[in-house]
Amino acid sequence: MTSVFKTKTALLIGLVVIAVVALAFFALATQRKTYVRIVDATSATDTKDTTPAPGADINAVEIFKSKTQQSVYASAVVSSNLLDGTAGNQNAAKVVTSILGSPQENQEPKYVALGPGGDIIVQLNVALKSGDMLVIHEIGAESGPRAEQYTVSISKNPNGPWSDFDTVAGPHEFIFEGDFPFLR
Ligand SMILES: [Ca+2]
Repeated sequence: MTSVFKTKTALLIGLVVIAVVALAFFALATQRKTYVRIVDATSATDTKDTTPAPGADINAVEIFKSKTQQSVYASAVVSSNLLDGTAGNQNAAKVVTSILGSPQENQEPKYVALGPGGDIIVQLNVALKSGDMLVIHEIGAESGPRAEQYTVSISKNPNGPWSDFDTVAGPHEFIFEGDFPFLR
């Protein structure tokens, strides 16, 4: 009787350990990432962009954690569709890795130009929680000729579904608070 009980107990403990490890892996795989999609919105207002960096110019994508007061930057590009703008123009800022890391990192140009109607999706290895801030470093108002328009969406998965936000221009801070569906 005792050995049967011990075997059953050992089996039960083993199953619990496996379940906990599996849950931990599942949690890591599904909840520790935030995907940010940026779609250039200058095409509606600027159809004749002949600059070498057409459309919105994104230097970095940042999540500022309210609890730890730390910044986490995009660490990978999931997909991109960078365009040239007006026929005959060439986008000289198409190195997608320029969007990764902090605004100070990377070689010139430190930003990615989306081109009118272009888009990019990046991955941040952190969950977005209530009180956190999403910062899009568009260079326009800082060092570019003008603040350029773009639309931001976020998702927990690289393929969506996406939560869309307003179209903004230049560097912009989105603060996520309260009962926002994405945070549940
Ligand atoms: Ca531009």
